[in-house]
Amino acid sequence: MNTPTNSFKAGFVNIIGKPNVGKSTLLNTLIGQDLSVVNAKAQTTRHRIKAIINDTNYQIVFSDTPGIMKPAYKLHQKMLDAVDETFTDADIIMYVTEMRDTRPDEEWMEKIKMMSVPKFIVINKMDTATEPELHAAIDFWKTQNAWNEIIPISALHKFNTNLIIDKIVEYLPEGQPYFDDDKLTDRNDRFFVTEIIRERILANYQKEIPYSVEVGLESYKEEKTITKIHAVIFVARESQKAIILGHKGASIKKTATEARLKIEEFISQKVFLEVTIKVKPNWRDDDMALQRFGY
Ligand SMILES: Nc1nc2c(ncn2[C@@H]2O[C@H](COP(=O)(O)OP(=O)(O)OP(=O)(O)O)[C@@H](O)[C@H]2O)c(=O)[nH]1
Ligand SMILES: [Mg+2]
Repeated sequence: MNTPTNSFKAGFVNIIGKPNVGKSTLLNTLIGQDLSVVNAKAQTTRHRIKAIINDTNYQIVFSDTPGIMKPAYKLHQKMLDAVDETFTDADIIMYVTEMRDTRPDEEWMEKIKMMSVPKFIVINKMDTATEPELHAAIDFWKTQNAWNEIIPISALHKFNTNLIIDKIVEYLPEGQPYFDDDKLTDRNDRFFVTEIIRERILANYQKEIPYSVEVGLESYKEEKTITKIHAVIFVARESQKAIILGHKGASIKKTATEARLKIEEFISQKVFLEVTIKVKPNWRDDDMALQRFGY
């Protein structure tokens, strides 16, 4: 454990924003590890994921969250519930936007306005903008809410991201650490194993496939020299199963092999990965299924 002094600071910094603005990229940059799945497709993050930074003088508990959107399925509503939850325990709200986003969601802007905690707005992807565009973006966001800090960054190029840490520490309340200092995240290896498989599906398949897929674990056995994992890829329709399989099973073989290598790297052990594909019709609107999938 940390040996906190009187002036030790600790708190929750909750990262929210629209899909695809770079919330997960920012989280990974801030903690210095690829923990949260990043992809060019929107709605990549589906769960709240906490990630912890420890210093001798402070502990910051970041939360990555799903992107704020209009819900089309019960799945989306659960994802939004995870965002809402972060309003209840935030010590600092960090709203992430990107350079070309000038259409804030009024409902969420209003919710943020109601919060009494410090609010940062982080304008990401500044590498994609010119100097005048950047100034225009800052001027625009100044009119949108009562931000304590407006911080332009590039999460991808790690530009200005250290400034975020400095500013957080400035505003963080004094208090005891929430987690042991050897803990990086609140999620376990099994969760990240399913995320690694989902990440490979996001990378390898197009159109509706990544949005129709959920990954579960049938079994997870840690043996002396190998971890044996049986994962299940759930799809919403029979036709999607054929796409996941690919010609003579080539697509699933590629995805499973790539996932296995990444899992081996993540858990630092040899892995035997078996993957089954199951059709679970309508799972995105099925309360029972969603609950089983951890929503
Ligand atoms: N050019 C540029 N691209 C970035 C930057 N940060 C993130 N991206 C890209 O933006 C895309 C989305 O990034 P994510 O981190 O997955 O975005 P997110 O906000 O977590 O998205 P959801 O989980 O879908 O809500 C990816 O292709 C990233 O590589 C940046 O600073 N500059
Ligand atoms: Mg994300």
